[in-house]
Amino acid sequence: MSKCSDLVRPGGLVVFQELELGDNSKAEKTFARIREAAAAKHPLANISQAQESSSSSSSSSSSFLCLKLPEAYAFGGSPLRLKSRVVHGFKRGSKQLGFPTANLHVPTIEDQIRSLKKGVYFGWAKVNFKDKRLGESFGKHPRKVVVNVGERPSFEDGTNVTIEVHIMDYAEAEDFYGEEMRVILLGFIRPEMKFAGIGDLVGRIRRDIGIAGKQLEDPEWKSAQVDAFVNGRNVAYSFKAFETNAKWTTTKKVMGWTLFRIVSHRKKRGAGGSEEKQVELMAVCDKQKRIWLDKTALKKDLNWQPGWFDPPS
Ligand code: ADP
Ligand code: RBF
Ligand code: MG
Repeated sequence: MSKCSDLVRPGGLVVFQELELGDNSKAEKTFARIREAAAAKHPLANISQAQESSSSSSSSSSSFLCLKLPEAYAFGGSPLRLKSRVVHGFKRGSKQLGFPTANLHVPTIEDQIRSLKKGVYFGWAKVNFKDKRLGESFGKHPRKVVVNVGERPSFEDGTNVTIEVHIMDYAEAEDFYGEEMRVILLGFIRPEMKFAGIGDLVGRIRRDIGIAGKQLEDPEWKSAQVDAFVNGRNVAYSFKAFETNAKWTTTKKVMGWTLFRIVSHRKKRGAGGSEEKQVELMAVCDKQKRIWLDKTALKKDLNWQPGWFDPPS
């Protein structure tokens, strides 16, 4: 079924034919297996059985099973909204594949994605970033995205789940590591697959982008670009993240701890004579462990993430 969905456009029909040579229960068994496999491969998609019929001639008879692939690949439930800073990945997306992917920080959103099926999704995303070439306009508008959630089985780089967001129509762009990205996932395109070579994967990603682009032009999905969450204030830059008592987590231990709170503020002259705004962070489990950090440095340091979450073990 995953092979079929690779070949057939959304809404297309896949016809299975079973020749019956005397034993007419064989076709039924085969079709039951196909239906089961289709449902297992596409749990989020609404695959319907369009038609099942038999035809017979004097010498042999055959049955047909006709499965209709979903038109819109909608989520079973409501769309998924994710918010995370952009972290570093394997540096393969842009260089090897030609499709850069902004990797989300998985521990921050682990609870939300735990039961998400591995595969390719489409949606909208916004990143608070001013591209030198595109200026303000880049970060001001939500962008069409395709998102891969999975273990990248085509590469031998471990089995940790990554969430990679490719912004469509944004080529030769500048990097925006450390910025906060807000994503709304609207629908599912296909399960993640193991490709024999980079050429096959790249070809399939092109098709994913084609499908996503078409779906996002559909009024049903286009309207989600004004989603309040996607267009909301970026927490990493909001006052809230720097207020007294604001929670911060480190991905690697700092003074032996990962969960911190902001406890005080001060202004200090930096090395170049400019004034630095600093915040004091305290380990929540050991009040003696405190550290002063420059606010700008804190924003940029990917080891520090606003909010509390379970850090990777
Ligand atoms: P990594 O493995 O570190 O994620 P990639 O080769 O996948 O590296 O490149 C991703 C980075 O490229 C993103 O984090 C972002 O800073 C930048 N980038 C530039 N253009 C895009 C785009 N169209 N979509 C996603 N990221 C982009
Ligand atoms: N990797 C896979 O191994 N199998 C896939 O089916 C797959 N699909 C992807 C679809 C899209 C739209 C994107 C952007 C990436 C996909 N990847 C897939 C992930 C790809 O391997 C990854 O971005 C690079 O290896 C960089 O980490
Ligand atoms: Mg990437």
